[in-house]
Amino acid sequence: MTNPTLARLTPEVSVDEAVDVIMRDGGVIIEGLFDSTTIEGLQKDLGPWLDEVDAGYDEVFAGNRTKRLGGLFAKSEHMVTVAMSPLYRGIADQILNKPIDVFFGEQAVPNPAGKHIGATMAIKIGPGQGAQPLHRDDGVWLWRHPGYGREARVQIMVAVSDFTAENGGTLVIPGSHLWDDHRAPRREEAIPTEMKAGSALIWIGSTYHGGGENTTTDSYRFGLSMGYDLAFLRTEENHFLTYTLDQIRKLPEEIQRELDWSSEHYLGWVEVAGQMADPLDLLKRDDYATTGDGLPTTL
Ligand SMILES: O=C(O)CCC(=O)C(=O)O
Ligand SMILES: [Fe+2]
Repeated sequence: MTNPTLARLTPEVSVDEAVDVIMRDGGVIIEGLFDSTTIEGLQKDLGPWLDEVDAGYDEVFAGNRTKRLGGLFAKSEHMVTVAMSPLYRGIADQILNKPIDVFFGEQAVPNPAGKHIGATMAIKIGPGQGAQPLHRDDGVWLWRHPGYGREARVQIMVAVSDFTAENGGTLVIPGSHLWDDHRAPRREEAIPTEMKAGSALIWIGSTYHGGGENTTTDSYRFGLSMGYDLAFLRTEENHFLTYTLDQIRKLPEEIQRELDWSSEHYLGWVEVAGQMADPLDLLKRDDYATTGDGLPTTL
């Protein structure tokens, strides 16, 4: 039996159609989602940083021939282009942002589940790197399958270099998002994501995947990933310790909110003058210069 493959769509596809494919297969490849300005910009901005960092110390998951970099909104302005991609955002909104009814007294109030940015990561897989163990990204929250009737994450992997079967193109098991928690993922069931620089893989938190093996002697696989997650789950990357206030203030408001400088239905408030204030309002104030004891005392 041959393994199923991932569908390949163009950026003109509608959000509805892309979501249908993702919920059917567990993921999809969007060919040519980002133009050469974005890809060359990412290479130029992130390349020197990656040159400076060590490969992972953890041989099994991070990979000791793989270099990783976070905090990408501070390292490349092109990160905003990725996060603001209307297709990617539209898909993430449609899958994640389903309202949930919560009683306030006798009234059931629909609360938007919301989405926020879980992590940003540039991943450069080097020659000789073995395959990463196949995993579900929603494992960080100990997510169960089936059980919650919703997905926790919509992830993107942008090909900054070409992705091939030989250089470590992301391994994916199509259809594995439908498996229960008793079935182990096997390497033979996974297929490598092969795509040109500028294309992207979009997949959901319950789909088994992992970085591929790089069997080349001289070719690096350069990918950029970020995840939109349900806004009420803890983020993987700690944004508050990563970015300075100045860096946050330069970002579009949507991204500020999605890096958790916001408060939604009682999650994320900060006390100012006895009130549960919205962090986004703090960002706009001249008298707010540092976190912690730099908080204003009047609303
Ligand atoms: O590098 C890749 O292709 C996938 C990486 C991944 O799945 C992870 O680090 O969680
Ligand atoms: Fe992963």
